[in-house]
Amino acid sequence: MKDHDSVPYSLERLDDADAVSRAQALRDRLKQRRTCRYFSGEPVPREIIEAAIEAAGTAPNGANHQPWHFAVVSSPEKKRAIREAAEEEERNFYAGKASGEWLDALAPLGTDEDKPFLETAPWLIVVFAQRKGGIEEDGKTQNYYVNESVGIACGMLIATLHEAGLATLTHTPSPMGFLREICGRPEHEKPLMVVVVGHPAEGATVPAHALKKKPLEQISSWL
Ligand code: IYR
Repeated sequence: MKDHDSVPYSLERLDDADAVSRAQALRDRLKQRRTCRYFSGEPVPREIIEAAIEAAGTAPNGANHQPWHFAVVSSPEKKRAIREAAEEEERNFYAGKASGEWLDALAPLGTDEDKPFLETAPWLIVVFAQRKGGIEEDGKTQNYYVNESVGIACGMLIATLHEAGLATLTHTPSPMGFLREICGRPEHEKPLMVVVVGHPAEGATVPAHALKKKPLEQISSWL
């Protein structure tokens, strides 16, 4: 390895049996996660959102530039503005912009242009990918593997929120340029998704379609 400043690294060593059961236990917890589309307005402590964003901020990423920004929205005015703009885009999407094939693929999920959860849920985390900026966020330095980095960060964000017993929805209005304006973010940041966070509404359901997960044999090959 080239000469560079470094610090020691070590992990608590688990015995194999313990390691296997910890991996399986986390798998079983993550298996309980569902994408929820019905939220209650019940408040959620800000500290949970802070911890989840800090967890996301540890994600592996290109050159440690940490090319993400999380705009956390809780004000009713901002939530309403996001809902109104998202519903307008979604109306176009469902009324013809999306291909027939795409709409057919969405049919088993039962989604439509109404997005009341953008106002009901206590928190919206709008995730931005920084195409430029580097670690100093100078707005100029090239960033690398931006989508990969921010995608992994979103996974860690959602996993942490799930661990806190909260429901989430990764919402991707299309196009979503309006999020940049509403959240006051610069041009070189690309809105990637809105993570809707809260408690599920009483009587909330999830589409049965979403429970069909591909088995290990299908999603993996062992060479
Ligand atoms: N953005 C739309 C459509 C949508 C697209 C996919 I792919 C989904 O998995 C779910 C929804 C909407 O939010 O309704």
